[in-house]
Amino acid sequence: MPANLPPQYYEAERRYRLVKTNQERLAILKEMWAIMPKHKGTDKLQADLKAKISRLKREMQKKTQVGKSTYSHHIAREGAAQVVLLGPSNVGKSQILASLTDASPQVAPYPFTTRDTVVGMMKFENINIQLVDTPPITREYMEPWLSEIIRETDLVLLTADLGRDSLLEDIEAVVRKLEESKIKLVAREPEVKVTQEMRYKRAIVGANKRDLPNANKRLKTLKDVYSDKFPIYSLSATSRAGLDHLKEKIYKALNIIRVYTKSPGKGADRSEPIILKKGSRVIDAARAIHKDFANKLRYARMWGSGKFEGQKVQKDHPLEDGDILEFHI
Ligand SMILES: Nc1nc2c(ncn2[C@@H]2O[C@H](COP(=O)(O)OP(=O)(O)OP(=O)(O)O)[C@@H](O)[C@H]2O)c(=O)[nH]1
Ligand SMILES: [Mg+2]
Repeated sequence: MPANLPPQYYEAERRYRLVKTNQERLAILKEMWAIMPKHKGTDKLQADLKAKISRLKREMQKKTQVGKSTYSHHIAREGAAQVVLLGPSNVGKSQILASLTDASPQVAPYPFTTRDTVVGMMKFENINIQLVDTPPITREYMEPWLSEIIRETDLVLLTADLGRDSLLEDIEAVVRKLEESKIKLVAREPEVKVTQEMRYKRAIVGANKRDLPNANKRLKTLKDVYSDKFPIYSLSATSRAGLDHLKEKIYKALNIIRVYTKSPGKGADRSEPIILKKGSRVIDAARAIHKDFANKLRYARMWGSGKFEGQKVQKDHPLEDGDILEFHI
């Protein structure tokens, strides 16, 4: 007996290949299970799906157990990209996380409030970016486990305090401390790496508390010294001034693009972009959907940055943020 699966099943299967987290995968597998007609023709598929669901559940359980016991600072990556908030104590890192996401980290007027990472999801247009709040870094101390998290992240938001006269020394202390851990914050990764062991990590500076007296004067001092090293954006996490601008700059600094797929004769689904590195090509978008799919790809039609709408493009055609692709295999 043929399986005769409804189109919703294939649609769910397509989404399954696109999502990044186990939670999302599990939800879609359950959805596929609900959609699948239960008859003799789908016996084998039913068994496969059941096995997949229980395998995934086991894996997720194992991860939580590991997280609790031995590797407590592990962060499960979610969303289109990840940004780590770093900086001296009391500069407002946790307040920035609280203002940009739904997370509720502890915010307090005294130093060394945050002792562990706290994550939150920042919505930017149609994507989510994961923000990670961290304990402070000072001349004297940096949590040793922090360097691994910084090495793995996509971008650092280095936070400065415009309410404090010591802002330059405080930021310098963070930069030095990271270099001791073989992490160099840079505006752009160098093409030629000076040393192999040094990890270059892209960073932007968020100059917080611009609502405080003399903040403008201190912002100028900060820019005089650091603007040739990092892009600097001022904000006030408490009054929310500059937050939208910062969000946009975070997205830009991540160096990612969003592309969308469509089927012939249909519109594109803008709620589920494929996230790619800037500079990616048509073939990379196909590969992000599935390896086999990329192998079978003959050409694509493109809407957006092409010469004209619906232009036929080859596999190596470069992509821009917002392009829509219709794959032909
Ligand atoms: N005036 C003003 N105060 C702010 C702003 N952002 C944060 N604060 C205050 O600064 C203090 C420290 O904020 P936190 O978010 O706890 O700072 P933190 O950098 O996370 O501090 P640690 O966890 O100790 O590293 C709190 O009293 C906040 O209310 C701001 O934009 N303007
Ligand atoms: Mg904090």
